[in-house]
Amino acid sequence: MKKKILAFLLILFPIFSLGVVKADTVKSKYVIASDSSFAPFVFQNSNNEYTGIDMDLIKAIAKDQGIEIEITNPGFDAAISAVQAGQADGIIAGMSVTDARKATFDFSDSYYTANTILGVKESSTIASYEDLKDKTVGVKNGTASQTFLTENQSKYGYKIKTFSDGSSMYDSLNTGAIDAVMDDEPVLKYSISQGQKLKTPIAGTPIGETAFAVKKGSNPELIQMFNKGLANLKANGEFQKILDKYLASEASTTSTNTVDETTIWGLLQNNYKQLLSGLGITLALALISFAIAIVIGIIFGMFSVSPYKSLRLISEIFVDVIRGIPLMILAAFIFWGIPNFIESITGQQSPINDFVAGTIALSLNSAAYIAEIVRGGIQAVPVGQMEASRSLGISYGKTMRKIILPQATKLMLPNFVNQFVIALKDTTIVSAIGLVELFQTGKIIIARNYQSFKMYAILAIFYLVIITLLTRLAKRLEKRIR
Ligand code: ASN
Repeated sequence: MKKKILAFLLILFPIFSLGVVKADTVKSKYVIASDSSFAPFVFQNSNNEYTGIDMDLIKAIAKDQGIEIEITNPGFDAAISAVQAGQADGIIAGMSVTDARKATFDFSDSYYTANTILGVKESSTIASYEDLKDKTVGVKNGTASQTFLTENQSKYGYKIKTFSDGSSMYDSLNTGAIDAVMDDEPVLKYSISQGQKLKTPIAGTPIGETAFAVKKGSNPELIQMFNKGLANLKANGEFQKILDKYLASEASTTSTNTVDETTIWGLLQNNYKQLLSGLGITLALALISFAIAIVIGIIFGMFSVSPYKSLRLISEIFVDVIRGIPLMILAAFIFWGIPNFIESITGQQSPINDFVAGTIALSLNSAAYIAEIVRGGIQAVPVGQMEASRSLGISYGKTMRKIILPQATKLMLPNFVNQFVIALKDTTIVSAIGLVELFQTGKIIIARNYQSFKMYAILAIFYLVIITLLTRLAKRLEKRIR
C-alpha cells in the first residue's frame, strides 16, 4: 500500500510541478519589442543608440528586478506582431491600454497618460476636424490614433493613409504627400520642440493609459516584475528623473549632436559604422540566400525536364506557388505566421530569428526563378542531341552531364548574374519584418534627422556601387567558366 502511494506521488509530482513552474518561471532572457521612431518614448540618438523614456525605463526595471533583456526596435506594428507571434516576450512602445487590446494583451500598471492629437504643417490652414474634409490624414498602422481616425472618418470625410513607421509618416507630411498626421501628443510636441515646422491646431483627445504589455496569458511574471520595478523606481525617484530627462527641458539628447547631419559628408561621418553594418547584413542575406537558391533551383530545374511526370509536376507546383506569392508576404508568413500557428497548436513559443526568416524567404523566391532559368537553359539545347546520344546507348544521366548541361550552363550564366542582382535588390523587401539591413538602417537614420533626400541618395549610391562591382565580378567569373 505504501509503495502504491509512493508511486502515485512520484507520478503526480512532475505533473504538479510543471503546472507550478510554468506560472512563475523566470526565463534567462526576455526579448522586448519596441517602436523604431517614437520620440520621446523611443528613438535613436546621434550615437545610433536607442534611447527615450521607454528604453531607459525598461532597462532600469530589468536592472531593479535582476532580469536580462534584449531589446528589438522593428516599429510599432511589427512589434505588436512580434509579441503575438511569440517572437518577443513583451512590448514597450508608448502603447495605449485600450479595451480592444485587452482581448489580446495583458497590460502592466500605467506609467503615462497620453492624448492623440492632429499635427499639420506650420503653414497649413487646417484649424478644425471639419477642415479635414477630402484631405488625407496619415497615421501609423495598428495604433490607437488609427482607431480614432477610423471611428471618426464618416463624420469628417477625410482619407486615411497608413504608415508602418513614424519617420515615413512625418516625411510624407513634410513633403506634402499628406495634409495632416494623427499621433500621440507628447510625440508631436516633442518633434516640434526639436525644430519640426509643425503645429497642433486642435486640442488632443484622451486615448488612455500608456503601459507595458505581454501577449494575453503568457509571461505573467514579466508583468509582475514590471509592476514591482516601476513601483520601486517611483519610490526612489528614478522614474521622475527619466521623465524629466526627456520631457522637462527641450535641451534634449537629439540636439547634442556635434556633427552637422544636414550635409552628405556629415551624414556619412556620423553614420558610416551603422551603414556598413547594414550593408554587411544586406550582402550576407543576398549571398547566403542565393547560394541556397542555386542548389534548390537546380534540383527543381532538373525535375522540370525529367522524363518522370511526377517530378515535373512537383517542380511545376513549387515554381507556381512561390512565384505566385509576393516576397513580402512570404517573409511575413515565415516570420510571423508560422510561429503563430505552431504556438496555437503546441502552446509553445517558437520564435524564428529575423535573419533566418529573411534568408529562407529570399532563398525560396530566387530558387523558383532559378528553376525556370535551368529549365530554359536545358530546353534551349536542341532535343536531337539527347535523342542521338540515347540511341548510341548512352544513359540519360550521362548524356545530361556530358552533353546537355555543359552547353546549357553557358546559356544560363548571364541569367544567373541577372537573378543575383534581383536577389540583392529584393533584400530591401524583407526589411518589412524588421530586419535591419541597409535600407532599414537608412530609414532609422532618417527617423532621427529627417534628411530623407540626402539619406536616400546615399543609399541609392551604396546599392549602385555594390551591384556594379558584383556584376563586374560575376561577368569575369562567367568568362572564365566559358
Ligand atoms: N500610442 C501608440 C498606440 O498605443 C503607440 C505607438 O505609436 N508607438 O497605439
